[in-house]
Amino acid sequence: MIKKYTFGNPIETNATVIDISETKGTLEFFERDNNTFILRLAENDIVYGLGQQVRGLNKRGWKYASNNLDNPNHEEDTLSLYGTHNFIIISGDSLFGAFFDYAGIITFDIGYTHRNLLTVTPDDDNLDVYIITGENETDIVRQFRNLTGRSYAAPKWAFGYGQSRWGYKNADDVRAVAESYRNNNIPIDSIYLDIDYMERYKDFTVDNDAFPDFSGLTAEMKKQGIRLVPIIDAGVKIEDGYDVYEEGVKQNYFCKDADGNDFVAAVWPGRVHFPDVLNSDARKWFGEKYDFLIKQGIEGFWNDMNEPAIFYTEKRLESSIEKINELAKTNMGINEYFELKDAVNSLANNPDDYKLFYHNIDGKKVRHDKVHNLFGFNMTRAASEAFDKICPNKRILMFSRSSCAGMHRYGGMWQGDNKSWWSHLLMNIQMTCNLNMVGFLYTGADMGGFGCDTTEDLMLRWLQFSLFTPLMRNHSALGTREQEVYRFDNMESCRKMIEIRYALIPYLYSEYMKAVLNDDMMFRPLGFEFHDKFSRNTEDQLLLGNEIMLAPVYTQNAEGRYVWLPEEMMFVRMRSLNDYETEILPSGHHYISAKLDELVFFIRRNKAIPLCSAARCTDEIDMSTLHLFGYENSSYELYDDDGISKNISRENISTII
Ligand code: MIG
Repeated sequence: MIKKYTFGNPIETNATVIDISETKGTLEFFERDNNTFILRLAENDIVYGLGQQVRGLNKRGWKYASNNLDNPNHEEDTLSLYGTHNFIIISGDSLFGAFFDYAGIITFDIGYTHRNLLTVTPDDDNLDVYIITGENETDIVRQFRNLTGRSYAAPKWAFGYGQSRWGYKNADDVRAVAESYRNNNIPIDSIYLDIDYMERYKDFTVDNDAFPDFSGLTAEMKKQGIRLVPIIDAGVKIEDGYDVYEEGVKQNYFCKDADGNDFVAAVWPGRVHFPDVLNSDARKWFGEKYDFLIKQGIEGFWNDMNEPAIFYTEKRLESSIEKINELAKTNMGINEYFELKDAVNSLANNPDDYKLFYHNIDGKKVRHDKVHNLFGFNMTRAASEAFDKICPNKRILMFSRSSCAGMHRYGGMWQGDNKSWWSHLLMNIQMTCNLNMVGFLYTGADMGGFGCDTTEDLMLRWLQFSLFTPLMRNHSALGTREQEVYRFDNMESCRKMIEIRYALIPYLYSEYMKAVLNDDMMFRPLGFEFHDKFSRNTEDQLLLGNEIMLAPVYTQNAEGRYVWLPEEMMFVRMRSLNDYETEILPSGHHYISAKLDELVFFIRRNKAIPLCSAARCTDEIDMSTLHLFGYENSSYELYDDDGISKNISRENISTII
């Protein structure tokens, strides 16, 4: 059951799709003190949720802020990442979910200030709170998802392996990557284009010197089964003669400053304006621009910098420079040195800069910080609504960096600028589950790590987890060690892992689509299914569908790991599709060995998964080679369809034995 409580006069977030009549009277479970919602936690209560945040499945013991931020340094004490997902589940003495539907900045203190107190504090007093009670955690998630709408369905090709790197500069770089994958017989479905494909980082342009025949290249790649996936940034470059800029100015489609001038910030293209995607006309206009690339054969995009990220604003840059000049005149001591550092460090993503511009939400002037967390959501919505018109019966791949609850209807998301750290592999494992709760089923992290140099063992272990996530993309930052899998001594092992991925695609796609259709999670914490104390405390094992339990190895030099089995399961240790062992293990604690080149996972009791033969790309997957792998005499409910049209329905499910 869902109860809605309205406080003050909330700004519409479009997070929900169902109208629930307001419950008058006092809010259940929580007490209130001014703006703050207070909940006393019992000693054994687990707090799940919050989607994209650092730390584990149980969020207890830290504080978090929903304040979308471009922050490439995800550490244990990070307060905000790129997305806002204000949904939590309390599971223990009581069991309920709470969704704080709010567009502004809101903080969650989950046993940080006081171990047994959860407090939620929005910036102001205008929000809707939904309290969801249900039979169990999965049921509560399902109701939340029903409230917020069906998840985005990606095309099947988006389940193939993707190679990306910030630094591919021209058509030949792209060709070289494709060739290396093909020559080494490593399956691949997509190559991502980062900002360098554009002309001076201008959205909806292609650099004609670097990519002389862009649609030719798109077609050439497609022939090999490879799709190119270009990036789109939030800021529109200020440049005379650039149509997107000129149209936006003329039609008043950009965010305005306090004086009504188009607001100026600086990001990759230099000085930019932000399209006012919260305005329905501007949203429509911006979305239609994607057609420029669709017309050239593009079938997928990733939206970046849409928190929106700001490197600096002109005003702040001026005052920082003034400050620095002043300091330079002094005989600089230590305090002045720190002031100088601050003057530079406070330039990017400064919270005060988000108070300097305004949206025109269909006639109403709203200051950006009040709706900050909705920007990425609406940029992605702009694209998705336009795709519906441009190609009504074709699925376009779309995923975004910034997001908010509700955006899952329009696209997926990647997990942002992680690092090549083992701890970020664990974060990826946990975040995948947390994002599934809030409907982001199409997700994955930058495999191998985005920032800093990866190592070949980290790459391989990361592959062994990512081969289960819908988005399986190897991506890395400019200046870091190159990490295309063919660059490593262990390429053979990487290839075998990617082949296992392709054999799993019928299963992964099926589980994904069933989760889309049923408002379910594809990945769940063990504690959602098993309520014994070990399962509830397990932070590094996940259930995938009803058939698989994952227990990835995520520490360096490990030759195995400890696993808790709440029930008997089939242990699978796989070096390649035809080189593996299985063993039935009884419930209990186990140490499983897993050498670096060995993928380990579990099939649940009396279950089996479909596997097909490996393929060069998803288009070449041969469904006639499908066979069941797992417990004997079991069956599986397979969802399958053409993978590209929007004819999605439960009628596409059949039982295979
Ligand atoms: O300021 O386009 O998260 O994936 O490679 C960095 C360059 C901008 C951030 C994205 C990352 C991408 C990078 N972008």
